[in-house]
Amino acid sequence: MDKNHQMWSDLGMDLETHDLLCEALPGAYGDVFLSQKNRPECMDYFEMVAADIHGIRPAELIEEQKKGRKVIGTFCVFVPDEVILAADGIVTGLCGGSQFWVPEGEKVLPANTCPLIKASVGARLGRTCPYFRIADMFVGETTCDGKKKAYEILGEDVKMHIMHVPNGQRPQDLAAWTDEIKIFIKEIEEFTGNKVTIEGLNRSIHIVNEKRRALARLYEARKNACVPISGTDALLIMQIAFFDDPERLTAQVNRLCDELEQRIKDGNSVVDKKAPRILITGTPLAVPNWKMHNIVESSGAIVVCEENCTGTRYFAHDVREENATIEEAAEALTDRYMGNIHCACFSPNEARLDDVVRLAKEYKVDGVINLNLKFCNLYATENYFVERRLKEEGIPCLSLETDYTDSDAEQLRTRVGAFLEILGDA
Ligand code: BJ8
Repeated sequence: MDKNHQMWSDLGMDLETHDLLCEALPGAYGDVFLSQKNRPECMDYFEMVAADIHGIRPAELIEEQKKGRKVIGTFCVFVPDEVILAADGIVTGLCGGSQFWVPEGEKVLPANTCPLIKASVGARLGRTCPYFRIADMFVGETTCDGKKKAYEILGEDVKMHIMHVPNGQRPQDLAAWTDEIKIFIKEIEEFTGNKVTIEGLNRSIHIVNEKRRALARLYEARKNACVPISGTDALLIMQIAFFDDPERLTAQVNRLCDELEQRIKDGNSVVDKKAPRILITGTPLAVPNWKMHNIVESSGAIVVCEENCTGTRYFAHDVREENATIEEAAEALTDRYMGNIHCACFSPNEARLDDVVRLAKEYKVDGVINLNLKFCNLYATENYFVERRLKEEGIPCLSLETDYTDSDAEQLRTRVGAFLEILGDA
């Protein structure tokens, strides 16, 4: 039995699934990434992580658990990684981005639930994803109704802590979130057996800020007229950022950015300068959901920015460093998380519309694809405002809804092709 088989078997997981995934994933990955031309050399690290996504990182997590560290799984960018790191815990993102897990999720959830939720529940209950088995505790959050109820089901199978996210950003909402963070600190201290000191919290705030700065640097490079990296590669990096070691990830992203900045100086673009520049806004694109980026980029356009939680919302704005007390640090975390993540769970959510327009201008895009997962009512309803605002601003917009299956790929390709033609004629 090889190392990966042994690990899966120790986790009580199905070896047939392991072999199925090992067959399917490299094929899917290869089709999307390895056919790309002129890929930056420093994608080698991210390529290695993606190619053995079910082996290398899970094995590292298990090694750390043997030393007594706890692995905490999260589903939303509102949950502050800084608190977990300050208690010497390890964070791993858990959002499911593959159809592979959906049927198992549908055994316990209504079929008209968004695929991200179905895949996440299916991955845990079906015992088919090592990250979902390794995590000692899950942290959920009260953002959308589907997630709230799904966490109750997951909570019967794994230890779960829920953070109650307010529906707005009024002063009383911010105060409520600061309280949630303080409750979370206590919970994490108890679970890990490690005290969260102000020194530790300031240190972890700095580590996560460094990661944010590296990712912001990557996005900065994508603003250039000479585009040094494909949107699909940038998306893969963002997806890996959710479960990799933060300091190693930062170093690898900065290494890549050195290369990208040199490419810009050399005028070395991955696409023709005339390729339409696209911003994608909407629901998150959890790994391995590369569907829309692949369609857009294999149709001759380039994705230069994502206004979503696997894009700018993940890294925009730092947390204030060098706080004097835990109370002050909790407020600094609140300001960054509540003040800057403009999720459709907020009402009203005018700031997201401002972000989309600002980013469209900063990245000099020719058009916006407003992309939502099927059965996500929050984002689907917010489409009304997104479309209206973009129209007012004179920015072309195409709204699309999809899931994790490939059944609509050709239809989407046709619609994207027609949109790109309109952009080309403009
Ligand atoms: S902060 S976007 S990561 S909640 S797509 S599960 S909303 S039905 S993922 Fe999200 Fe946090 Fe908001 Fe970001 Fe529900 Fe919609 Fe599904 Fe969604």
